[in-house]
Amino acid sequence: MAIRNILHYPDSRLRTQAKPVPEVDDAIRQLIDDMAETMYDAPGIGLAATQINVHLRIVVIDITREHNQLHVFINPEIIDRQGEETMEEGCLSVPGIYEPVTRAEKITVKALDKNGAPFELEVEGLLAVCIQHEIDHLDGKVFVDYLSRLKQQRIQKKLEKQQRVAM
Ligand code: GNR
Ligand code: NI
Repeated sequence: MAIRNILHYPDSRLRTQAKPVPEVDDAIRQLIDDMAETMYDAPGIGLAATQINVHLRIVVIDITREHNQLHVFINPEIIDRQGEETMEEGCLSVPGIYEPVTRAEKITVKALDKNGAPFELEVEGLLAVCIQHEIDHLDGKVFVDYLSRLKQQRIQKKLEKQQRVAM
């Protein structure tokens, strides 16, 4: 297992469209282990492969405080959406920024598990928000894209400044 480096907004690599995983093999399971370790270390409640510069459709999520309920979604697709909900979101690729985003309240997601078996899950609340946030990453989207141009400019300036200080 290894902790991977997380890309930070406005890195253009976060704009990459991830490709479907053709086959769930040991190399993919190794990558999933690294993603989980990177997410827990950060710490965050979710991570998309895009954020570690791997452009494959893989998401890991664990919203528990105890870090004992890892969800793995390979080639995830939202097949049903219901209602609307606004929640304050953060992102490991946009450190220190928290802003409200409106998304579907309840979703049904279809994906493959780490053995390559298909499953469907109906979820709401934080898990539903997180799945939508992570699938956006796989499509090259970041939550700040939903904010006003003015907010996006302020966030970009703040992060560029943080990155200069960190160098
Ligand atoms: O750790 C995270 N917290 C979070 C809080 C509210 C809505 C979404 C998230 S996901 C985020 C981790 C991350 O950046 N995943 O891409
Ligand atoms: Ni994120």
